[in-house]
Amino acid sequence: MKVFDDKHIKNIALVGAHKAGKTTLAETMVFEAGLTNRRGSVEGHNTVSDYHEIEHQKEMSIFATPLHTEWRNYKINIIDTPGLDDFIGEIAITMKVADTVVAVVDAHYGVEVGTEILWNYVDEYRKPTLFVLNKIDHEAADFDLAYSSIKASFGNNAIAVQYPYTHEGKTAIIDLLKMTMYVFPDDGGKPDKMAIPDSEKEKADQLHNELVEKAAENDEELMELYFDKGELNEDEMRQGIKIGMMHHEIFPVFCASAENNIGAGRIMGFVDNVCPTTHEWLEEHHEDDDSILADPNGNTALFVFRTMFEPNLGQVSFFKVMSGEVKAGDHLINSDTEQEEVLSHLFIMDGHERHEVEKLSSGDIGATLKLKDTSSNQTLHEKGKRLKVKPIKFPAPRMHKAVYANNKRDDEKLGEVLKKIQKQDPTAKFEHSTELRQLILGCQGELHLTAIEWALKNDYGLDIRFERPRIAYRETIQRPASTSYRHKKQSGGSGQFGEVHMKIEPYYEGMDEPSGFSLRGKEVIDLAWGGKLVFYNCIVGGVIDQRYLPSIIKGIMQVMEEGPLTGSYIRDVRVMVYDGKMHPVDSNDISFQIAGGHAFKEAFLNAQPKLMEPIQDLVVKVPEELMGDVMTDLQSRRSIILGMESQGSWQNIRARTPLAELYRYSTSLRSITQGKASFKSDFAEFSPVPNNVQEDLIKSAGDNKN
Ligand SMILES: Nc1nc2c(ncn2[C@@H]2O[C@H](COP(=O)(O)OP(=O)(O)O)[C@@H](O)[C@H]2O)c(=O)[nH]1
Ligand SMILES: [Mg+2]
Repeated sequence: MKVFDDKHIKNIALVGAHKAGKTTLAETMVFEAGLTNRRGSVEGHNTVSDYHEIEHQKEMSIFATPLHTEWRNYKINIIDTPGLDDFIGEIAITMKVADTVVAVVDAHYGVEVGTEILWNYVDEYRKPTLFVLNKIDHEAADFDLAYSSIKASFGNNAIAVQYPYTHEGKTAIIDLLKMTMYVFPDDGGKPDKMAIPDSEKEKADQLHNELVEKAAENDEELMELYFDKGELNEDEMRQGIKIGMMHHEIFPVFCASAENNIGAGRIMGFVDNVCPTTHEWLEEHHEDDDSILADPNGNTALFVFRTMFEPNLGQVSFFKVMSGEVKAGDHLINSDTEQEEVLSHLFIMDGHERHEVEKLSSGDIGATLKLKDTSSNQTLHEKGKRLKVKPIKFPAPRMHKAVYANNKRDDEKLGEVLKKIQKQDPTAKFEHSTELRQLILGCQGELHLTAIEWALKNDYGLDIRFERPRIAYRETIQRPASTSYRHKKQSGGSGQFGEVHMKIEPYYEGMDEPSGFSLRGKEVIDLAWGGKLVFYNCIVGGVIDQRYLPSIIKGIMQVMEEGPLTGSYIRDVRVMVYDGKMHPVDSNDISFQIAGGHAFKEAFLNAQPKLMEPIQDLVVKVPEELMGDVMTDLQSRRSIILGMESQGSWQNIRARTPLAELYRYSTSLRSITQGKASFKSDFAEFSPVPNNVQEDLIKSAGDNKN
């Protein structure tokens, strides 16, 4: 394997909407460079990038796959990512380690919602970014429309470096940096360079001038040169574009037909000559606290961006050398656990192909096997030289499922495997919910769930099923009620006796203290599940001894933990205990727990009890023309529409929707909008459920008990 120094390594991330052609472009880049002699296709299940069985089955990328190509004297590490936001974790980690983001846009559709979501990460990491308008061969491709959709979504810093043209029936690209026309043979590959035809001169000149101006804009020296000469030469333009890209002032737009091997070579040439290396990029931006200067002579630091279980290899850890260099056999320290890890073997991975190497230098991407205890998103550093790359913040789960092992005896293994998966994939979260009495898996969407299910079944041999998770309801009351309860037991030996009189009321923040009672004491209990229990001691004349008050509270709390309606937690009640009785011999702690609990339960049932359900704040981003369909669907889900804001050709619909109505929402939104919309959902508040829903829930809770 050829060795490249840090100045000749470029890392690019291929990102963009599902089916834009990222995997095909990666394949074409590897083929163009002569590293493979056949060009695979996604449908042929033989691309370098989509090599997992599940990717073949679904004919789409599910994992971020590193591979490499070589162009001229440079090594280009390519990480091909999945397009669906189900796999946003894979996309975010890739953007973090890339030096340039290559956003692939389908020239037929223009900017799709997938591209929009990625932009948040482009913005966050400030990575230089270029666009590739792919599928220019497609009969419905429309460069002007797609180009203007890029400008509409990402602003005028997006600027064409090329546009497509048909020259004597052949696909051609007019290059505005080189002011040359490339005419491609029918099977693609190396183009003929030709002069720009007269008929295109005016358009090409105009776009060229826009590009020159843009290139000059970000550097004073270039600006002066441009004013003096009225022009910049190719080198000066490259320099200007590079500076612009580093500051997010320029997003160059290229054209390609990945399928027909058109345009990939020119893009790779641009990556070589213009896009920054890790070294240049970090020097430029080292003021932010996650930057470790990519100094090849500095202390070694590796950022493990993903770990993955591969059936014949075990755990594979992919990393980027952020600084220094790493040699096979190095001992490094995990900056989170402070455990030592041995990197016995180092590899460059091209999909499933491994090439063993002796060392990797700063800026390069590689892999190692069998790390003891290092997860995705962690840093390994040289002993005694602690360095830590700021970890990626992953989005919270958007979908939840209860997981069950079909075989009881697999329960323990299931728990262990889920822990392992969570370490590999930080966008999957597992939790044993004592409230719901279920093992809950949080993930990003239906396809993410399918990928996890696949791993559980095929990689770990577990027979499992998913079920709808229970909903965490709350119970509360709507009006005051009073009761008394006497607990009395006399069966031989010592008996039990306790009598409690209480009034309960709905509690809300800022309400007046209770009137009509003599208030002797007040205890405010912040409930672990939200809301409060406020307890007032209003006992007059010592009819109940002080020491029994904690017993009464304990009895009330037991009921609060398993409400009488559906067994859900109770919240927001205040209790005034104002009378009762003791027995000199038989009264004790347990008697008052029982009396307090019973009295509370009885009062609760008389106080117009109400079930509360979790309500989510929902933001759905949809193309304007689909807004009506999405709204109709939201209304059928008991939603309250709070408002709409337009953003380019998108609408953001804000709504409040009960969690119970959002089960499988990502799937149905996808089918209503053919994948063109996205949504975010966060817990907002608990709110009363409608009466008919409450009746059904109480009934089914009763059925479950019997
Ligand atoms: N016509 C045409 N189809 C393409 C082109 N590039 C990719 N495709 C097809 O588009 C589909 C999706 O491609 P793929 O590379 O899997 O897209 P990804 O989801 O972005 O990785 C496949 O059927 C490809 O064969 C292209 O340049 N032109
Ligand atoms: Mg793909």
